[in-house]
Amino acid sequence: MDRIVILTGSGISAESGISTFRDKGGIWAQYDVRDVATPEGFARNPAMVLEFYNMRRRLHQTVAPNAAHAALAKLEAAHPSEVLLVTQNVDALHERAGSRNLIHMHGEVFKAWCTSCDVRSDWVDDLSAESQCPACSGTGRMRPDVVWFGETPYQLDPIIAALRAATLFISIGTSGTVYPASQFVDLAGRSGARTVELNLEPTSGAAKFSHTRHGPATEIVPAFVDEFLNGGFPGRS
Ligand code: BJW
Repeated sequence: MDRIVILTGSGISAESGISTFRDKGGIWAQYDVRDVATPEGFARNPAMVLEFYNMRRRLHQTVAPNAAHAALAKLEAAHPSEVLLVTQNVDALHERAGSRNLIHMHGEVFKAWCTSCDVRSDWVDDLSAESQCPACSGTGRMRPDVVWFGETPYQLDPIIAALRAATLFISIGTSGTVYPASQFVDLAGRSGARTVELNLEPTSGAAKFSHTRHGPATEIVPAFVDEFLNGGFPGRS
């Protein structure tokens, strides 16, 4: 029995119509990360940051899961107790495809966090400085429930425990440049897991992985999952 940890990044959602961050023309080519993805940027200009996430929340309502999201849900359905899916993505495409054992380590665009009462609420509409917290009824303290630079990603303890116990780690559609997700391959590899990179192209960290497959996620993820489910992927090394 394998214990599988899968890490996904924005590349898995690219073919659904959501931009990646660091590819040519990606989100960080259009916006200054210091303005829209740091607590300091939010303190300086909350209206701009709220509008950036309002725009992304609206876009995310128009997209659908693709064949790569569906393949990971199929893998979990075939091995329900063996798969933990950790996504850096704030979109909801994994859960919409059927994945259940899922951690959003960088938060969720469809949630808002009241920094007054500390309650996180489902949120589909635009956020503004006047938005009211459904839990405490306070206004002016709601922010997107996403993890900005300098903030601690969510649920690191269960993620690290799963990586230490993993026999197979699969990194999909992430450049591996953002800490601490960038360290997951090392952690899993040190614990003896086979490590697989599935990406459009080799990342700067590709040499750290024991296996690599390159191409569009909608092609290589379903192919890898089918190979694994048919017993074609090599056993524990
Ligand atoms: C395809 C494809 C297709 C395309 N098919 N593939 C100096 C050195 C080292 C670290 C630091 C440093 N200074 C500060 C840090 C820490 C910092 C960090 O890592 N900075 C570096 C960037 C320099 N990290 C943090 O601050 C984190 N917190 C932290 O460290 O807390 C301290 C702590 C840690 C541990 C314990 C206790 C305390 C927080 C990071 C928060 C990241 N937030 C964002 C925004 C989230 C909200 C939002 O979405 O707006 O998260 S930034 C952005 O990057 C987003 C993503 O989740 C994240 C990762 O990006 P991703 O997904 O990898 O995208 P890309 O664009 O980089 O890559 C896309 C890939 O897809 C490419 O490889 C393509 O080839 C591929 N691809 N099409 C398959 N069709």
